[in-house]
Amino acid sequence: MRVILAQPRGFCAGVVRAIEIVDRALQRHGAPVYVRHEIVHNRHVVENLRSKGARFVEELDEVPHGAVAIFSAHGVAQSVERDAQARGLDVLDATCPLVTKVHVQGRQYVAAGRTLILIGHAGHPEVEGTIGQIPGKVLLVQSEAEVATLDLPEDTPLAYVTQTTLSVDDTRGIIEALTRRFSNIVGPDTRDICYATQNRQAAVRELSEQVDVLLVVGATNSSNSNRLREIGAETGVPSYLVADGSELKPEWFANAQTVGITAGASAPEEMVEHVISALRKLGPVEVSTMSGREEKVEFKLPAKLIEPADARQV
Ligand code: 10E
Ligand code: SF4
Repeated sequence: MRVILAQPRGFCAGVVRAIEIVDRALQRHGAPVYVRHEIVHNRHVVENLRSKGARFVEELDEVPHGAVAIFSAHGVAQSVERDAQARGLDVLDATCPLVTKVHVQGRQYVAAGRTLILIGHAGHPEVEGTIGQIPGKVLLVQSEAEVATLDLPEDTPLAYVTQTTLSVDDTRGIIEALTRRFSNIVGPDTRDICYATQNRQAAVRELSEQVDVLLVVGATNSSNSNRLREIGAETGVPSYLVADGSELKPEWFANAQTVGITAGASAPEEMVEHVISALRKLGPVEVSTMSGREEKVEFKLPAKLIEPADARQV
């Protein structure tokens, strides 16, 4: 069996930063530190940090007064920020800077007098955070079909922003439907979809043309990982989302000579290796990596966590 690894795949700069924030908080403050929501959507990452003393909670009322509380990479609503302050928590914000950028952009559109539309998936923590970062009403649109259901005059001053991990193609379709229906609408086109999401989607599209089966390493609650699997499936390749090698089913590979592997932005490379080891149990495997875009994006840590020695380098 030939295995081709997508390039790029796996951790993005926002995930690296978020994990580093929890690690450094543990070093600096000692255990426990509290993390609101999974720091990123990956059980292996969460379990690893839990073993070092991080405690994961869904709501701040589970955090003792005065403790260290870390917001996940997906961002939080302003009400959560206020609640943390009222509880006297020592907050470290691991929201990805590219998610914060969308919050700022949304507030600017609203300040300019426009009604804001958020293109994204209901119930996702990034979507709840973004809605809660904008003063006033935000209209959530999840699909092209939903554009027709918006109860607004065609000349309403509108703006849109998007979730960072959406399918570029689906989002383009929704934006086109919005601009067809409304005459006074502005927005960033698909540029709110972050560099990591765009690069991983482009790579998996190219990879899908070369393989008989596609494996996406990532969690079922990871939006960006689900989008990668969908792209594989859209190109007609049987595509499976797996957390690690233990989830592989031998029958998936019965007629496969070439298997493609990619990983979502929150999936550790060790899990890709675990998948390859599981494939080796089925027979000999030859692994190569597709040529692809190199990513050099890095984000600064919060000032509170930068040691004087590191501060000289940033
Ligand atoms: O479900 P998502 O893809 O949004 O999150 P993830 O934790 O799987 O990956 C990191 C992406 C973030 C934090 C959203 N911008
Ligand atoms: Fe940031 Fe994009 Fe990674 Fe989300 S997927 S954490 S927006 S770099």
